[in-house]
Amino acid sequence: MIQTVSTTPFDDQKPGTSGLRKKVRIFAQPHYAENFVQSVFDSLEGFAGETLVVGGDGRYLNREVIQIVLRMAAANGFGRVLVGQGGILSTPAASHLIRSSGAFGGLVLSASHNPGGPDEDFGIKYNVSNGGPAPEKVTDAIHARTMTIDSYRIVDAPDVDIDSIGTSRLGDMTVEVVDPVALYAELMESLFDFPAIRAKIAGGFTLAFDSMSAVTGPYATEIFEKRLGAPGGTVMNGTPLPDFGHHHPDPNLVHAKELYDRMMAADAPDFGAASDGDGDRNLIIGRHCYVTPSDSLAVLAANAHLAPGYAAGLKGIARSMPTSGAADRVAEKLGIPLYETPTGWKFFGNLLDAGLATICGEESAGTGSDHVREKDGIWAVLLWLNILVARGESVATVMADHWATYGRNYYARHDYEAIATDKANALMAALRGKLDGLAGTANSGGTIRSADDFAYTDPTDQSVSRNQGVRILFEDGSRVVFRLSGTGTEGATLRVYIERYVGVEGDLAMATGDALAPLVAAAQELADIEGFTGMDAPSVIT
Ligand code: G16
Repeated sequence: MIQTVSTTPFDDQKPGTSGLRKKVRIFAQPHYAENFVQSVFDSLEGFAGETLVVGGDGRYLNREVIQIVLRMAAANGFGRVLVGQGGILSTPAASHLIRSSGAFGGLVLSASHNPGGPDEDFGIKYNVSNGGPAPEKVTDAIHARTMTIDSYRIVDAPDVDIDSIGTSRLGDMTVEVVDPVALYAELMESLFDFPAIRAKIAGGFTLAFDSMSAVTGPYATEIFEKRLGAPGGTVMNGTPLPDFGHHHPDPNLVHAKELYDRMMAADAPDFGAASDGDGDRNLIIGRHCYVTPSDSLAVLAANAHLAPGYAAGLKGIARSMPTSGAADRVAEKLGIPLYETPTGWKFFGNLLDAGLATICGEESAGTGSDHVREKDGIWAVLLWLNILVARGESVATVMADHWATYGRNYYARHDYEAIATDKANALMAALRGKLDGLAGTANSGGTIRSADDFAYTDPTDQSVSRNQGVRILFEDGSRVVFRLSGTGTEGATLRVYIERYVGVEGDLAMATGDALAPLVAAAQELADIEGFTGMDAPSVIT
């Protein structure tokens, strides 16, 4: 029985960098999730009788919103919905399921690396038929619809059993509950040399993978422990919990400290890694050797041909603008193009679809390839393992060799979190206001060569995205970039990205903090961060 429910718009449903993310208490308001889901459906055309994929990272509210999506999908005319068992689908597994099932699209329920629980965050993201996040023209249409919506359609029916694999009916629609792990694990097995990795582990190579009580637990247990034979306990925090066991599931040096400490101990495993709430990010730490996400992208690109799935080489590399230029040097050496996009995985989709790029990556701990249309944490870990096995070297040796070949991009990101939004906007406005006069001036970081606000023209459809971050470029190739995060749910987060390149003749073994100190001072001078925010130090350095 289809009901049409009257509603009024909420004025805060503009999707950010990656879908709509809000506090649970906001999402739990009557009609809030329904309005957004209906706005998504109202922005799409031609889905009658088609397939929709639904799943999430298991966080608080996941199961309730899945039931809402099922009833609304039935009322709006979808023919079939594929749901991960228990409501679980990692973001890369959702992307793969959309692609492999020929679905019209999918709703991914996650707030990614943000904490979960009744007082924490929830999110909904729409992915299109290529398996990737909806491009801006779709998210803009969704946002426009949220501003005018006056009703939504929903079937009046009891909850669907999403815990048992199998098929049921909801109105005229079929609901298929599928194993969230099997298809994804098969895809990984098709890309990497599992027998060689398995043999290496059997020979004593040790690893630790921290799932941070989030979605990758079942995936990591199946792949690392079952299929690759790593001993039980290799996967840490492997059960997905609605509040992530109070972990902040952001795989960085602050929130994955348990793993970091283990990897720096005298008896550390050979290889350590972590993923985030929804399984698309990755943190790589070798024994006594942390790898920055930007360096990880460069190393993966330089060595990808060692894995069977990439033996034919890469067509191109893409990175977000704030990501370091380490990958640019690899692209140059390989003689392939390098694309610089705004922050947000959605900008890689067109490049991957057009066959312009094979591997993409971001400073925010995301790397992936054309195997799906999302970044993929476990994929990055497996590619690293495949490379280490093929080279027969440790992470530290691979990194030292990489820097000796390409030079080193010292890099850090300083985040200033929970700033009052008006103050953050004032800081960015003041910075933008002085961009024109900066070239040729000098500060603690050296002489500025150019300064601009990054704009991107997509080479496949010529769409233009402006105001994507303020770049201050120095004569020696160093950079400071400022932008406001598009994924936070509390006030504003200022991100300051700091990079200094040292060539192969220079000192490749400095402490990152020492290498970047003059540029950190320059960032303060340029943006008066303390003056605008009252904060004399960043909340998080990654
Ligand atoms: C999302 C996007 C990424 C982006 C990251 C940080 O990741 O998919 O492309 O780099 O947010 O964005 P921001 O700097 O605007 O906070 P995730 O893992 O949160 O989905």
